[in-house]
Amino acid sequence: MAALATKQSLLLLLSSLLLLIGVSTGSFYDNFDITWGNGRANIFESGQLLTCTLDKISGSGFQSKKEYLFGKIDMKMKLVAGNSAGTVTAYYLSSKGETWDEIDFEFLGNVTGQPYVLHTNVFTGGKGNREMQFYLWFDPTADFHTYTVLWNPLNIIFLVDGIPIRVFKNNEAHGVAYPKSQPMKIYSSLWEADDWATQGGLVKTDWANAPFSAFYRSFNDVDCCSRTSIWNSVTCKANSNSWMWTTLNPNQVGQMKWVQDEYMIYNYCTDYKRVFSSAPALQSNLGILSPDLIELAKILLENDQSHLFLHWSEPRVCDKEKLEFLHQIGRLNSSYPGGLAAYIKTAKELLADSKIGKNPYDGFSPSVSSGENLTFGDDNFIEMEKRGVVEARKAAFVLVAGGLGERLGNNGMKVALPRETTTGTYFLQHYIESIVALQEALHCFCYTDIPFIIMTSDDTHLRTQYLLELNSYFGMKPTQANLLKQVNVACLDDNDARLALDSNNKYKIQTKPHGHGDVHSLLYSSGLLDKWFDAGLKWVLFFQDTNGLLFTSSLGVSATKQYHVNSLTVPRKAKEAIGGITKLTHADGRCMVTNVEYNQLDPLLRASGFPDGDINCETGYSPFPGIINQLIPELGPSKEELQKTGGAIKEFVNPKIASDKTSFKSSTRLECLMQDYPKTLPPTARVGFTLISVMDIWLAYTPVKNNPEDAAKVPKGNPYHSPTSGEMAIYRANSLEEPVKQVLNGQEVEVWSRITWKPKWGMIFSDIKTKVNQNCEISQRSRMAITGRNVFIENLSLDGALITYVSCDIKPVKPGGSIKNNGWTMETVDYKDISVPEEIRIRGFRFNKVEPLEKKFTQPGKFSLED
Ligand code: UGB
Repeated sequence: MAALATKQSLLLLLSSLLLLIGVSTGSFYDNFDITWGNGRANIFESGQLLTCTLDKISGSGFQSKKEYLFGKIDMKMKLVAGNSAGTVTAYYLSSKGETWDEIDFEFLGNVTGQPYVLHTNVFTGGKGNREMQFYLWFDPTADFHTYTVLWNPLNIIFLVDGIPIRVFKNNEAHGVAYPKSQPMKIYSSLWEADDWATQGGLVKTDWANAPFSAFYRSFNDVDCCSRTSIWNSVTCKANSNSWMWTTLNPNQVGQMKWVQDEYMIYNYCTDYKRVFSSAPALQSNLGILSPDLIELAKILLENDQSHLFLHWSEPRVCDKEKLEFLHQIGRLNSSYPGGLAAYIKTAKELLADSKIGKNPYDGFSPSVSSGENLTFGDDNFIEMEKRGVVEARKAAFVLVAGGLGERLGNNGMKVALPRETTTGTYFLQHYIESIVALQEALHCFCYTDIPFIIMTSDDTHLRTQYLLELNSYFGMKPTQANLLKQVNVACLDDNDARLALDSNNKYKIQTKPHGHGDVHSLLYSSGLLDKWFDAGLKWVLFFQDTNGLLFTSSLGVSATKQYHVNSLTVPRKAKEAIGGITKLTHADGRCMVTNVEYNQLDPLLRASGFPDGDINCETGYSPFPGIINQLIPELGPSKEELQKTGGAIKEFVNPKIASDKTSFKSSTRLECLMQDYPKTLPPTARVGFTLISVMDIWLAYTPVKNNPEDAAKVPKGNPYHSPTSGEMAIYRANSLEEPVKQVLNGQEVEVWSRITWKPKWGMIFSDIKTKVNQNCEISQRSRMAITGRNVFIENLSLDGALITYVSCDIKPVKPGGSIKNNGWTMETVDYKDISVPEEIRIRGFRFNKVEPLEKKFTQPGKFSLED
């Protein structure tokens, strides 16, 4: 008690000293406008004193001329003396609009002898309910005392005579909104509120004491960040040593504790009755929750999610599940920029737009843009490939592989599927072997090993890790390949953005992938972009699972054209389920070349004067080329752009509405797309695309997306995008002879000779040209596999199967001659035949190794393989 008394006297001494010292003050004439009260507010003493009065007819008030965005603002005030019951002297900062921010000091009057109540509050985005109330340790009506708002990016500190009484920290990282972008004016007024202000409205104003007066002096806003009109930008004089980066020092923490222990009379944080009134079942369980979990529950309630607790049982029943539920909320909250509050806010906005059918491209007119055309094997193509190989020494490769491929309906992940079934090489293996081959081709030119990042998700992370480890990373150094795991986002049940509970577990939020757009924020937050930039890299090459690898030529185009972003595109059939690259021109002059996702292109065209929407033109293809999610941003500009947005990519929502036209058929979630990255780029950015010629689509894009049943229903002439067409495209890319047509799993496809090789043997067209001479013939029914780097096929005539095994360091090996054997036969398999492994039956065929010629070469030389 004695210690407390001593501390208290010290504080009082300190505050009196501060009062005596005074500060340089601004004139009220220069800084404020009297805004209401019809003569009841006045400025005296050449601008050094301002008074507000209140009588039975009206109160009065004033506001600052300037708007502030951060500052340390002092005002000395002497409040209404005597019986001030029912009066309120408000002194606060506030921005405008429906989602305003506000920082409040309010002084609630009282009857003579009873203490004033100092009421504080902080509003963000129009939401308050964060009241804390105090008695004061002095009589605020006897003299002037300084009331200070210190508002900086880290916290808002409320001070009275220099003593902190409350801190509102910037807890955006935990999902709590913070005022940081809306400039605020200072307002003050004296008014009557006897229905609530004094003892909850019990004590009414005694007008016999009117007029009531409050007094203001010594306003100080020196060094604040402010602007004089909305047309100007905010300017700051603050330096790093000033209030701008101030938080409480240990001494101030002690002072605030003293005030809060001794004088605080209400704290919204501990007013559980009010906070939890919308969720009584949660309220009865508070005893089992730690303070951190209670905070998470509050975030849910503050964002209209009380339904999540409706089914909560009494304490002691399902307690473990309740804790797990709130731990999941914690993970969802920390993994989304701005937390769950930001996620729900964005969801509400996007769902409201989607409900009224708002066109996301409102004001933009679509048109066709032109890109850099590539035709397989011509001089330009060969040139671009060669340039691309050189540029690859400055590239990092990023594969998005977080999706399970719902349309394929396969039980595993797609990168673990064989790309083709003659060698059984997995997609992931092929990608890694290609990167390693590229790196080896560059050997001394590489700054470092070419980095390879795989974005995984909860669905694919462990399986990807397992596949890599089990196969010794397919020849890549384990340190060279990095996995970045994306985190699912919460599903939404309705247009009010109510989070969806898992139908099998009411103590779990249902989650789904956020989309491949996460790759940008993951790369940004991992620090890899900076690391690569510092290591001299220039390009990031994004690609998606099951696509072909036309890396080098498009990289060559990026370098030649100096594109900030280059997308690889293919001719696209109208309404095909791939995004269309579109030039969008806004009425206000903005213009961008970007992806319009497949479900949005047709409606956009129809709404923009193209009554038939997305249709094929005379080429048999839509004029809007298809984006295949192979994207090459230049690292430097991209790093700067992502810094501005924190890596966030524009989101969208696509709810499937039920027949009642309001509810959802199933829950939805916010999504973002990797290829939407250029949407936020400035108009000066060089955004281009590379278009593969119609004849060569198979080279870049015959992905494995559709299950056999759906593929068989694809309209005639449109690509199947099935495991069958995916495998046949690989053979087509490698074959010389004419194919035969065959129906496999209900799809008519061209069956080419089955020629495969390792990337080390041939990465680019000119490599292959030098390794196969003109006098070779390989029949359609043949199968040939080439390994080794230095194998030169000369004068070979093959009708059957030939498999060569050559180690990379033997050179040269030159097999040739005429070979005829029974080879490998191909037999059809029905996808419904579950006696056949899934990865085979989804293709509709399998091979029988009847009579292949298998040759292992251990010495260099020319070899005739005649029968
Ligand atoms: N992926 C992730 O890594 N994380 C996710 O959350 C989701 C996916 P889909 P879709 O080129 O064919 C895209 O599901 O819907 C990975 C483009 O948006 O195959 O067919 C996943 O593992 C579209 O514009 O995508 O559409 C896979 O590697 C068009 O380009 C990749 O993202 C289309 O692909 C694609 O996932 C196409």
